[in-house]
Amino acid sequence: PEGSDPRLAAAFPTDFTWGAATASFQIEGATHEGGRGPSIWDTFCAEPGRVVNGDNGDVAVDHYHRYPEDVALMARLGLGAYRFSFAWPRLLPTGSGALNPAGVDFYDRLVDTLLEAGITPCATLYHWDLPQALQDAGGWPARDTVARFTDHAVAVHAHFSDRIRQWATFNEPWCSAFLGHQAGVHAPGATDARLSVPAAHHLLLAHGSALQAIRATSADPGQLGIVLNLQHVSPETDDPADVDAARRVDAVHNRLWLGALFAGAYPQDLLDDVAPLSGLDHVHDGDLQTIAQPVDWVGLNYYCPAVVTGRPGQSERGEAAAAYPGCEDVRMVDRGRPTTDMGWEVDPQGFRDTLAMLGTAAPEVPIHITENGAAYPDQLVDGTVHDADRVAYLRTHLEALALARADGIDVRGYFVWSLLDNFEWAWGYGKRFGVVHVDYDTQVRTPKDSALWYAGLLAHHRARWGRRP
Ligand code: GBH
Repeated sequence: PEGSDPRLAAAFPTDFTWGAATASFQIEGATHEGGRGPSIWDTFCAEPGRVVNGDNGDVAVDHYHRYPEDVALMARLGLGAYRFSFAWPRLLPTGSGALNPAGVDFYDRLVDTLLEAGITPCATLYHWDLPQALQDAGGWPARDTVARFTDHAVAVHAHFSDRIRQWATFNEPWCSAFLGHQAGVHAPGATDARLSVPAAHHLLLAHGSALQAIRATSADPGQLGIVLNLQHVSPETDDPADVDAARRVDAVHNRLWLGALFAGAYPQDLLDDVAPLSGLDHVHDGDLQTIAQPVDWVGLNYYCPAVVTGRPGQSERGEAAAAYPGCEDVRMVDRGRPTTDMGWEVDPQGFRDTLAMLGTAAPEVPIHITENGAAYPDQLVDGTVHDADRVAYLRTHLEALALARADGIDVRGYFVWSLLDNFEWAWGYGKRFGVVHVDYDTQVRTPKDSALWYAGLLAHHRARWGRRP
């Protein structure tokens, strides 16, 4: 296969999982079909100024109707696994009660089609589309949402666990808590530490509570885990202001989650920093034991590292400090390196550093790279997309992943983000992450060069281990 590297493929063991990832709201469309209820992202999209171009999820890439074609595409690329999320408002339109048969039927057909194609489904129970009815009742800042998620998780797991063996409770709870309730750039668009900090706690508590409930009710629960978007954080210089800025950002972005999940405690410096902003009344006795349920695996979504400064007068970049309570003085540093269309630095060494951090915090837990990829302003010309920049991003990050594995980090799988161009949240359809191009007028799918490169890598991997390419 053209351009692919057989040596890179050979760096991964025979049982390594190769896949692609998506999320319900970003691809499904059909937001008013099959009895689906509204989610917080439908509401957010309808608020002027929230999403670039006023884009919304009503059609997205029409995966709800085109899933047979999309699964066939996955099979043609040779994917071994597919990571998707269940839309809670499709299954439980008001957030609780009995499962909606039309919603169940859609996912039954999707999962059965995947299995018939020999593709292993990996499910996420929450990728940001909270039923609006639960937001109206307080959303993640409200403790009652923990019980609602637990019921949702148990019901969905009970129906699908005969066919789905790998489960994640949450995708990137940092984003739900802090992009959603601190920076206000994700639904529900709040900007208040008194909401973001309790939201973070309730997301973690819902994760632990769901694991307990699933294990208590299922004889064969499969592999249960959570997906985190850790980011290695470093100070721009050894100036004390930069070092302290890095400490505070690292606390909210990484150590909050790693501490609660794998050490059964929030970092003391984080508690000291946020207590005056949010209070800590939402943390009840016993919560940390619930959160720190053993997981069978952990997912890492990696895009870029963070370099920060606490000194005034530096240039600002990315989501910056607005997402971190108590970090109004902190800025993300632009090191002048190449960036993707998101403005995120391309830094494969940051991937290795982030994996080292996770490997240290959870040394016994198998890791899956549940997302990695890049947005570029692709052009469809004469029926192809020559996305050499995305191929380079994927190749260099997979090289870094091979080095991390050689360092002893137990990484078992890799899912590229994303299978298809899709709804990129607050950026709408303007940012393209797919290895497959989607024409948003016609919904025609066209594999980009990166899809062909990835398919080639997977073919090399199968050939290396003696399986029919
Ligand atoms: C993931 O979010 C999501 O799971 C997925 O749905 C989404 O489409 C995909 O990634 C692409 O965005 O200010 O330069 O330090 C990733 C969200 C990306 C949030 C990196 C923090 C920091 C950029 N994260 N970002 S920077």
